[in-house]
Amino acid sequence: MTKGTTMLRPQDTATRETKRLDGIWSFQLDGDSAGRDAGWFGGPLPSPRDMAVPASFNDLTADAAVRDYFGDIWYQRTVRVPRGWADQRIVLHFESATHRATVWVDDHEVVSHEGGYTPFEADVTEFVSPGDEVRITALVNNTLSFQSIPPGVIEDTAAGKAQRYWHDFFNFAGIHRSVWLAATPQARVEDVTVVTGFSGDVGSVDYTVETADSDGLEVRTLLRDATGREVATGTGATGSLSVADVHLWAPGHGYFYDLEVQLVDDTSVVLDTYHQSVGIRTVEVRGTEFLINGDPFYFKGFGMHEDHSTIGKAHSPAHVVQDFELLDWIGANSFRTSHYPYSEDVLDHADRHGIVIIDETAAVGLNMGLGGGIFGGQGYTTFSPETINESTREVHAQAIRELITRDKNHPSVVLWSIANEPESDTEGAEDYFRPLFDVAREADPTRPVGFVNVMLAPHGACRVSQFADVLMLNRYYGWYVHTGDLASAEVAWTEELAGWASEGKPIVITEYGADTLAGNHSLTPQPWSEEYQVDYLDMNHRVFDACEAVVGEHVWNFADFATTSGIMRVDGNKKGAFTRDRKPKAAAFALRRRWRKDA
Ligand code: BDP
Repeated sequence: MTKGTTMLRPQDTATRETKRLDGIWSFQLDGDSAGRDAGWFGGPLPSPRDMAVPASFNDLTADAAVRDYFGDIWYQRTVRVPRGWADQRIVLHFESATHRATVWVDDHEVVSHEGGYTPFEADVTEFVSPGDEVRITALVNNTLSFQSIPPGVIEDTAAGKAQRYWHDFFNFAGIHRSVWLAATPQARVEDVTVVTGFSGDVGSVDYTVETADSDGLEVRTLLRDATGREVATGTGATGSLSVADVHLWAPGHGYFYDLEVQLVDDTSVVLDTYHQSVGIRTVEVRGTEFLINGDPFYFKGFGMHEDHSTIGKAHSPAHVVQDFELLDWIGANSFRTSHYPYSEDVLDHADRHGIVIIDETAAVGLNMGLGGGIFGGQGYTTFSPETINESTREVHAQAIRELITRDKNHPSVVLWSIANEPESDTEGAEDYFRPLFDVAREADPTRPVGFVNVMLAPHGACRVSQFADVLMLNRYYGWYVHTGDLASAEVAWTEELAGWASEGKPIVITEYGADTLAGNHSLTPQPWSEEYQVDYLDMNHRVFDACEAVVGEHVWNFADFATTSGIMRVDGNKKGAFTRDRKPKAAAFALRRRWRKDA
């Protein structure tokens, strides 16, 4: 029952209205998975507690069993449908539910969705009456398996079942983003796709519009500049608008046009209208260069996480504003949505501020050579009929399609990352990934596609990089290898990088970093000290600056973040330039000096 991939984000326009359902919901864990058969959706949950939406549920109670829980999780609330919504099409929209959900409206099952970081919705018109209350129940499930993205496994231990996974961040779950009721006209705009370009000072906006219940109706488009002045108009479901004296969207400069898409009848009455922000820009890979608007672009920034104390992976506007202020302060021009699609509000924010994004799926941990960080075999074969297999690949393909469908119109997004650090040095990996690159290119022929390569598959051993337009490398010379010995690290790293540079593709260093305990100081270069983190970054920068093909550096990580517990992690991963509560380490000032020539 998963919805198709076209879906417009709910919006208030002259013909559309929304109601946000955030707040306190009823909540109940269901470790025996008894609720579905017992019909918990049919009335109030049997013994609920309060839970915030949006939030990860994990850190909001004082109960260790809740924090580490995996299985079925019930959320419920009632809502009164706005009385003015008669004759409208009414949709229930979740921006995300981690990692999957089934939803009921009163007693009616309306939608199921797999994947924790992309939206889904259901047309609930026939189940609701404007002015009346309805009960909304979501059965969320956060279990990871070999067929989920990201993968995991449930193991039997002496103490019962335990969830294991191979990514280095805590498996926060719940309803992390807003839930909406939204009304649209029956005759409506269903999807909008824009592709932009320019030649000289004339810009172009090619658009494709999908509509529904629109027999006899016409699509009209109006493009306005940032002052509201109309600069071009079009008719028909596809078209190309030409923009004189174009004002480009560019890194550091988030300029927008507003594309209003209207559905009109033969007397010019507007039956539906939707607004799409458009940043006119181009992206191109040429030789070892990454070009935005024809100019070579150098990525400066971070791999990040949606991660905060209390709320876990929930979206919070205050935290987004703060993080972007810090990106600006430090001189970053870009980041990667490591290791999953971030909230759509984050992308909107990036569009507005001219921050460039490498947009990543949640395919992280497809590598049994890694364990929560870089060490430790896992006792499984990565790609096999029993582990990551064809069904996983289908789920992965759908995750790629949903990411691209959701984010295709964001000018900030310049590169798709279809996986982070998968096994990539085996035939199984090559077979698994080849078709996934095709899926991405079919969904978006306009942007380059890549994946993030792990240290275990160095140059010469990796069999997946051949499919990528851009080489994205995570390397920890001087941390996981040559620990504390930056001189040897520099030699080894320079040598490996020279190999990659011979491929003739642009290289973005998508991760390099050293765990650093804020406040830990050392006169001599000691790992975990603030001084070592600075020296480590300096060494890396010497290596990058000497290699022409390197077109970007993303430090791992922007801020310290929560992980599973283990001997490699002290209260989480400490590779942040900032602490988890966003206080700068010495490295933050060092990066600022490198990245901000004006500072
Ligand atoms: C890489 C992963 C990242 C980890 C990082 C680390 O891509 O998720 O957090 O290393 O070990 O393996 O800090």
